[in-house]
Amino acid sequence: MSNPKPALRLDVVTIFPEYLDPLRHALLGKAIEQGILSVGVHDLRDWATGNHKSVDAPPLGGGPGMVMKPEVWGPALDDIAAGRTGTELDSAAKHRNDKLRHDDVANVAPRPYESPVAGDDASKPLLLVPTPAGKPFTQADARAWSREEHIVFACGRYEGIDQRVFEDAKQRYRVREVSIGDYVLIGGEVAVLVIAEAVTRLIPGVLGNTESHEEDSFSDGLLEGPSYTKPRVWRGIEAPEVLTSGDHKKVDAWRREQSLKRTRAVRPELLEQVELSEEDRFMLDSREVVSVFEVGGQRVVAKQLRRALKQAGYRAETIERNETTLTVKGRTALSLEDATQAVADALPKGTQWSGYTAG
Ligand code: JEE
Repeated sequence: MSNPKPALRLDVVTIFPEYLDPLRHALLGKAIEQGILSVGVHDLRDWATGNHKSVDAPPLGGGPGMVMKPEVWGPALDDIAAGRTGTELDSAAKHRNDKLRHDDVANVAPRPYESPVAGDDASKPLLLVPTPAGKPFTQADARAWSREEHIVFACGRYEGIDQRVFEDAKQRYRVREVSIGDYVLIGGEVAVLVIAEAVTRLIPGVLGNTESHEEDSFSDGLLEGPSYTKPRVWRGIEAPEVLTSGDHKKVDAWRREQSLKRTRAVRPELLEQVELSEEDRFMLDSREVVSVFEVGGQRVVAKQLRRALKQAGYRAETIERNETTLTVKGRTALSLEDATQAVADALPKGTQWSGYTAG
């Protein structure tokens, strides 16, 4: 009945706290209202000392730009590890939250215990440091981190943060330097928004539907194919007919095909990491073909022909017979020559034939 602690606590340290305002909106705002998530944003300058409250200094050894000072970051990360909460991010829809006592918000399912990595005390909070030199952030990270209790983000600016900050922070945190992609930003704030969104949407109860993320791109290692909604025809463009056929098996097969083909076209390296069924392989390797045969007056039983062709790796979708011409339309991975031979071999013994297959 009660949910005394939010499921996930996020703290963000930055010199641009307003940059993190989007955490209040839409999905995350709702999670905050529901007590599933709580967010604190901290102005690094609160820990800067001296008249100029400076947070940066020139790089040791020379070179361009500035580096963020360890004497500012150290105390900031100490205080946050010790539980300083800073400026809470209330959801934009505050009135709804007001109706709930802090210790009386909605149920949150307990999350399974994860065994700690050697040398990495799982009771320490996770310190995530966005940096262009970090390990690539992946959906697997998002899944793992959605089970955390406390994540602290350190947003750098300039050329980044003095490395000793992270060496020292290991005493109080599990430290992970991460990159959201191979391009260069001007600071870590946008990376925090990206990671926070990817992580929090996986917390049970943040999305309305807890199953919808099971079928996401990446959950089966393939990209999703295209989506359509009503109307059936829009600006003269028809949605694929199979989607309105009502034949769920056909719809699923079509979606799988689209998924496989899109993945091959735009992310071929992903296909290497996925176990493909025989059906998947056929879908990727085969193409539509038509075989046209002159078979004289020879009787041809479509059912037998189809079975023999299937054995040979040629799936006949339609078999038409009129007068002397036999037309087979279907899919195969065979060469056109081999497809023609497959049809010839599938004809009754002794059939006189001439024919060809076109792709
Ligand atoms: C955090 C400062 C700016 C610019 C040096 C030398 C790097 C830092 N995927 C991602 N791209 N960028 C970031 C990111 C950028 C940041 C900070 C994250 C803090 N900056 C910055 C230039 C440099 N360059 C040549 O190689 C490229 C360092 C990020 C993430 N996550």
